[in-house]
Amino acid sequence: MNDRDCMNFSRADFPDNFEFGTATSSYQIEGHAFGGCGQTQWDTFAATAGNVARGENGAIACDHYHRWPEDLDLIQQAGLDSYRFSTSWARIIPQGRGAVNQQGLDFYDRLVDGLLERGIKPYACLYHWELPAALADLGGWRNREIADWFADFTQVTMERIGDRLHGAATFNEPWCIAWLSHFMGYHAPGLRDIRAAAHAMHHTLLAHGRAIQVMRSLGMNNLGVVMNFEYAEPADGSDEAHAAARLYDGIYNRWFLGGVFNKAYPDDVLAGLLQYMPENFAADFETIAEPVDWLGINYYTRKLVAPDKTGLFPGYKEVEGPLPKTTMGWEIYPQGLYHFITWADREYTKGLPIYVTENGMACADMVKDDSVADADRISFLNQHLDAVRRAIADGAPVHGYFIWSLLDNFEWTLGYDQRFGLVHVDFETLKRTPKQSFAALSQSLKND
Ligand code: IFM
Repeated sequence: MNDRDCMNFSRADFPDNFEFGTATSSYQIEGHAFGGCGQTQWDTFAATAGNVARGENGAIACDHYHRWPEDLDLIQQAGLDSYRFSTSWARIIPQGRGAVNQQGLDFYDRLVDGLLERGIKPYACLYHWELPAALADLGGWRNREIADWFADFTQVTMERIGDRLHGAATFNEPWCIAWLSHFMGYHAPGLRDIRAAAHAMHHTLLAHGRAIQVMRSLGMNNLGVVMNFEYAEPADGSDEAHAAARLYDGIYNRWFLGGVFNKAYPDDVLAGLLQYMPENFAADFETIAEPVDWLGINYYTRKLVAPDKTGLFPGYKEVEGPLPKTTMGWEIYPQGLYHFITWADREYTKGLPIYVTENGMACADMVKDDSVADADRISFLNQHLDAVRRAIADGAPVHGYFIWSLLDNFEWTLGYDQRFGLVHVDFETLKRTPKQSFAALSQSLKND
């Protein structure tokens, strides 16, 4: 046996009460055609030719809306302790504001009870990207009022399920919500506009702070936010490449942490964005920095960064790296996970619990004889769990590790052929087939 056949750890290698979990998100698995759900920005983005591979969308996805008991049974069979799901704003409030869809609340209510009945700790994330289309019409994350709309959505949702959650997060990956979607145009709403991006980068954090206030007022605790980080390395030894990588790190990794934990945005990024920021933005830092109980880190890869010659901010470009890659084209670089855990602890969170809230890989998985051989995924998970263990040994307070993802699912602009699941999903029949990584994991989690 080597680290491609089985997991190379047992529970005893991690601190007491360390949680092993898995994560999903609503639009990627539930099926937004069901249950009185309102239209989302991802429905309209996907309906626009050229945005999503093969014109796929989340209308049915994994049909988790109907098959959730089977899916929760799988989490239990894997021996996992915790499950991180997200709540769809448009499922709960179809127009984003106003009338509540009771079927939507009932769905999440059943899901939370279903987890508790199976002995699995529920972690909810309020927002994982499927903004109600009616709010996108009003400017979405560019509109400052979204902080109030989001606070209201938080109130409605958490009044119903907040009493039984083990933990809750406001956002999944503010960088994606703001920069990837409003500057790079790669995700809904598909904008490529620096002012839109600067506004979205700020309003997302303002909404985060407001939602934390609402959840505290409901008596909830164990509240956090989930951020994604990418390790930026200069593509060569030049000063220009170093500066480019530093700015990439600023936009991707330091901006959101700076707002939440230091009441400030990084100067190098502000140098480019200040003129596009909402008026008087600094007055919002008291709200943005509302204390949280933990930080979630989503980590997948590193990027090599080089200067570009456009003369426009931010003036960098990504360069293909030499390391082995996942089918996403992402280099496998576990050292980056060690870096982000220890760096975030040292510079920003200073002893607060850290969870790795997403980590995993897409592979070209195929079912053969009712089995899926995914040795690459087993090896990937082993390497990254080694990095987590090293960070813990060096004093970092890591409390849990969530694998992305439970099921193969809708991978946004790339549609359904990027398979991240511990469980294979046949998107014709919706049959679930646990992969060999699932078996390896459950075997390992049984060992004390
Ligand atoms: O599928 C996504 C998820 O929605 C957010 N984090 C990264 C995953 C893989 O790309």
